[in-house]
Amino acid sequence: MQEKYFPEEIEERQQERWADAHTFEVEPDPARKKFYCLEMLPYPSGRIHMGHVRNYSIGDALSTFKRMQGFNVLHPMGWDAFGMPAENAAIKNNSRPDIWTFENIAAMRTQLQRMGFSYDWRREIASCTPEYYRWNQWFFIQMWKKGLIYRKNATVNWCIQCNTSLANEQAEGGFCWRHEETPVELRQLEQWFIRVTNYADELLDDLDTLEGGWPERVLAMQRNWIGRSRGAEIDFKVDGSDKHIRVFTTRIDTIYGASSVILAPDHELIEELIASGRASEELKTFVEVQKAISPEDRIAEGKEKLGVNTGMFAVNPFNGAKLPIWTANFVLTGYGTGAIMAVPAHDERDFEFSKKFGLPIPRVIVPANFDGDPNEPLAEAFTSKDESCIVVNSGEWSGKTVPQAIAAMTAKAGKEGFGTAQTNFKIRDWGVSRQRAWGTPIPFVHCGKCGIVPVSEEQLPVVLPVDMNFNTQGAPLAEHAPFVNTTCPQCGGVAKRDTDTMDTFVDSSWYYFRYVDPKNEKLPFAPEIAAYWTPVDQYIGGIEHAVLHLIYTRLWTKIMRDLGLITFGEPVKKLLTQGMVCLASYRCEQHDWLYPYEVIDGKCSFCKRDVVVGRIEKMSKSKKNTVDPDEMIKIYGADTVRLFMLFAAPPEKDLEWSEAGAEGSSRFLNRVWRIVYKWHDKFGGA
Ligand code: ANZ
Ligand code: ZN
Ligand code: ZN
Repeated sequence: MQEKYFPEEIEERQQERWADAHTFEVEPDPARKKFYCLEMLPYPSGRIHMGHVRNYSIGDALSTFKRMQGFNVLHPMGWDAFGMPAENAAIKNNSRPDIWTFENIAAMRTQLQRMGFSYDWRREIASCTPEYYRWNQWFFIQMWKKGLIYRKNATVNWCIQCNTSLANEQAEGGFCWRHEETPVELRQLEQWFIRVTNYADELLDDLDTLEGGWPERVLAMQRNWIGRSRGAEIDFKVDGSDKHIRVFTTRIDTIYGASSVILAPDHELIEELIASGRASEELKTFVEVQKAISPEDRIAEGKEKLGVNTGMFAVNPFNGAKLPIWTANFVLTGYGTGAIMAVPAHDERDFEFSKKFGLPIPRVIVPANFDGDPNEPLAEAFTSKDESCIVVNSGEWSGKTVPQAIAAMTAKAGKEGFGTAQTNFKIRDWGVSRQRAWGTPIPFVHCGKCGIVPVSEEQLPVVLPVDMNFNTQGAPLAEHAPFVNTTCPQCGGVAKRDTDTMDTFVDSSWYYFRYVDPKNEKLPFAPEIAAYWTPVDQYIGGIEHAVLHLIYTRLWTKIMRDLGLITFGEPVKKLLTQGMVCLASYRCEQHDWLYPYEVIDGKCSFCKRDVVVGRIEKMSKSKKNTVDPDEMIKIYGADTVRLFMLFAAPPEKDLEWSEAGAEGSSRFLNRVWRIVYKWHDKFGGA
């Protein structure tokens, strides 16, 4: 043993020993308890960052701990390797996305290996390889057979920078998730969808079983995202016509308080009115303006409520009252039926709207033991749905409690055929197609005779060509003739391949099932092997994946269960969302905000003034406040960096990177080394 601590030397020597001894390579062993420790796989951007280092240091410590406890620990790593950056790099460098990606993977693998993480590297996967994505295609066809895949013409969010459609989740707030300054446009495109809504109830109800194992915050975000809402659909007859307007309401008990019916600007009745030439100029302009705004934006926080009276009337099926039909920006097309009955006395949005446009605000709900006058004007909407609230001014229903009225009135609507109970979800079906090239080709062909036909399973994978011209408008694949031109699997005639690719969230929906059996050529994985290793015991990753990835992977798991591959419906027993790695930025009186490298020994490098600590921000390339893990490893060694990551903050909390802290960890390890050195002959060490 050497007297001095030389991290680089001992770490590399030890890492070689582990490799030679296959220390972290594991196989199923029914005699032993397993532990599946999973960390979110990185996108191969080229270099690992401190966020990765933290994520993987936490997982590695847990894996080691579980091994010491005697568990058979599965601890794998791979690459989420499809996506836009590779394509953009190919465009920029006039090169190929596969070359760029595999170079990055090689560089990052070296970095992770230098960190000494205890992965079973034999199980490494990269989602951009045909060996992997053929199973995306296989799943896609299985889902199609089960009726879980369909096509429809849909308004898609379109980013002109990405030159592709975006999922709703990628376009939240009206801006592209990658290009925070690029407003999302709306376009009409034929798209592929996965029927998430078939699983919506289960996705919601099963969250209860994750209580305790998953952070409460993530459960709440998912519940909110799925957004189940129980209510009724009710038909209002259009006065003087045989048409009906179907509204969705969660508060049928308030129907006597309705003072207007409001349609979304893109409601078909409005379109008909405009087509018939009977719409006012004001209405036409309003509709035109609103249609150019995304539904999310129309209802954005603080948006003024706007609307126009159509001049038509609707008849309340309960009391025959004639209500004016309006259109307004706050009624969404994509939710419910795209039409509402406005009850201003008991709904805040309706209150604001009706107040502004002078519509009546009749009160029909009062609290229990109410002794005031229900006809007194309200200063604000009374929105309580407390079980003890009482219905008033509502004919034969007056005197009932809210739940009683809801049940009885829904039953009446059903019996008389003008309505029905209805549950709605906020969660939408998953638009999975992208007009991009660096993704899994959708395994379907378009045949003039047979229509849209799946590729036969023996012909999978449909291999993605890599020699494309990426600099195209629209789908680069569509301009690659050798790919496009094919024969129909059904009739053998000429046909064209579908040129869309799958959303990369497909790749990450099931990758950790592939780790258990990464070389399988017959199935995505053998059910009996998955039965040993899965579900995942501990998953670790960033909170940014709370809704997207973690809902899709829960969905995929339920579908895999229904395909008979596994027997459970929840893939992850415990979830840890680690905090961010942050860096304090500094200010100089004269030179304002400084980058970390502009601060030397606590002084501004330009004017030598003392600097003050300013804000503490997440490390990110765009803020130019990153610290390079490699550099730190070079100075202190991997163990110091890892120790600091574990020691500087609890795993769920944000961590502030500090060089002084890293030095402290280094001194600690030096001390440990010296103590061991002092006594090493007593341990029989060399
Ligand atoms: C009458 C009513 C009275 C309502 C009342 C609420 C309170 P959640 O819970 O989010 O599902 N609504 C229905 N479809 C809509 C759409 N496309 N755009 C905007 N608003 C819509 O909300 C359901 C309620 O939101 C429905 O119940 C409807 O207003 C409105 F005292 O109907 B309610
Ligand atoms: Zn974009
Ligand atoms: Zn055919």
